[in-house]
Amino acid sequence: MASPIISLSSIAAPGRAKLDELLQQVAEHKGCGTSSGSGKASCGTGAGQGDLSPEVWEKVKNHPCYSEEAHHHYARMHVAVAPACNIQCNYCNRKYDCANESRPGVVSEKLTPEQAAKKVLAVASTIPQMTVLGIAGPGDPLANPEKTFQTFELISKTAPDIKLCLSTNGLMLPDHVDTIESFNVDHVTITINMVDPDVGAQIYPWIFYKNKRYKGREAAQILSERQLQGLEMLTERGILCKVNSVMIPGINDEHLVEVNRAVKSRGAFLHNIMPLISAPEHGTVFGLNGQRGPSAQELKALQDSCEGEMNMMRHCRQCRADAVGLLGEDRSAEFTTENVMAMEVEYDLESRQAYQAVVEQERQAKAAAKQAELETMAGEHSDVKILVAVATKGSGRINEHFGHATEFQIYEASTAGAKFVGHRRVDLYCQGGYGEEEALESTIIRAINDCAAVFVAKIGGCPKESLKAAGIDAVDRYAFEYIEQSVIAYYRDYLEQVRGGAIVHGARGDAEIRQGAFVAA
Ligand code: CLF
Ligand code: SF4
Repeated sequence: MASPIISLSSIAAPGRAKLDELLQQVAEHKGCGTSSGSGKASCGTGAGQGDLSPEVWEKVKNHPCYSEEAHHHYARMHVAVAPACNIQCNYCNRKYDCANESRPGVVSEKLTPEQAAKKVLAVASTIPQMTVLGIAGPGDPLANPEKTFQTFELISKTAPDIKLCLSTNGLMLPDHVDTIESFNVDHVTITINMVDPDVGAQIYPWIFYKNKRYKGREAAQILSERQLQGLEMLTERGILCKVNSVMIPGINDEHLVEVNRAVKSRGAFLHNIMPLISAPEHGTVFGLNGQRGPSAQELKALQDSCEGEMNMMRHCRQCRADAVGLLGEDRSAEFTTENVMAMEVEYDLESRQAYQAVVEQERQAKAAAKQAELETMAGEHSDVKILVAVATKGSGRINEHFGHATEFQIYEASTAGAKFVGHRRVDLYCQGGYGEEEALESTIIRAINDCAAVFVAKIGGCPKESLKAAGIDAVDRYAFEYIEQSVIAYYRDYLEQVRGGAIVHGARGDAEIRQGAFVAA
């Protein structure tokens, strides 16, 4: 665990006075103008500046979930202010975070809105590329509306450049749409796993709505109607909506194509189909009854089949309700309540903006390099497609050692270019000399078994040989270069070798999505 980055004393005088004043105002404020409620949501498109209206681009350009490209550069944080929930999902264990937006198996520290506001300022001062505050649990934000909206109010006043984001199960969403709009919450995720109550009855044993518990098909019908109504109300107001769906093989996998059509027709901007993560040790209904999650190829096939309909998010990390950092990392351990309360915080908007201007220059350089590489493929047509795994710690570069990677990003290379199609979480290979071969065999090779190559900043001779034996080319010649440019260059060489007969191209096997609980590195 890293030590606190901000010096350990109380909040700096000017910032503290302002925050204390706001905290006092909120304490005196009688509620948020909403009745009690419930809810849950989440999102990432690969669409770029040229594909979107200026208004939408402005909203997504530095949101790491709504823009795949942005997620290499910008960070989000969640504050766990919403402990209660009003429905039961069969993939959730209430001891842990909401699995609609978080991996099961991780307990969060619950925060008051005041603690949450201090935490946001502390993180924003430490991580200038943190641009989005999401409330995603650990229960449902709209089942805890007072705490949720008090937190948004505090943040909108103390850190107005931070985008506000909400993730809900949607049950109470229609009751809160006006409040969401009034707080300038521009991004809302709704978890929609079905539009058919018969399917829903297999996912939701009950809901609690208007002081009454509903079960089975009736519960699923109410939930579905409320979710779709809430989605329509939000999109009518121009609020960007992402829909999260958990893919549960044998229950809703085929049905999610219908869900995709239903949410697209109601104006959803993005659809995020996530794999069910289910293991007996999670203590969930699905975990205990042996319900499996999808394989990597099953997930990709469903995402591909829905892609013609609307933007698909493929870079979701199913992050914790108290996650902090880039999507592939978790710095929450640096920001415990104890640390945050002791930190000296100075919210410096100018230095945040200066930092982000440098990030934008890097993004432009990366896009230009990709375009130039793509032009070398002009006029090429081939059915050959390969997957490439990439070790990266951000900025869109191949800048992680093989032995230090806890996940690999997956790109599909074809004559159309390089496309991000997912990520795979793995055990660390470098474990101080113990268990390394085990990690390689048991998680890394299984996780990237469908890839022709793995790009790394550096790799040792032993793992390189083992990967080769598994048919995976370990490549370090693009160390610290841009990912997409390198994937295109590699593919061009690969295609030449296939055409020249040096490589026999064939389908690789499937790969595994890790089912274990997430543990911060
Ligand atoms: Fe958080 Fe969700 Fe907002 Fe993102 S997460 S509330 S939209 S800021 Fe993002 Fe995390 Fe996936 Fe959610 S990667 S779980 S989609
Ligand atoms: Fe759990 Fe979230 Fe479902 Fe509520 S909405 S039961 S917290 S997964």
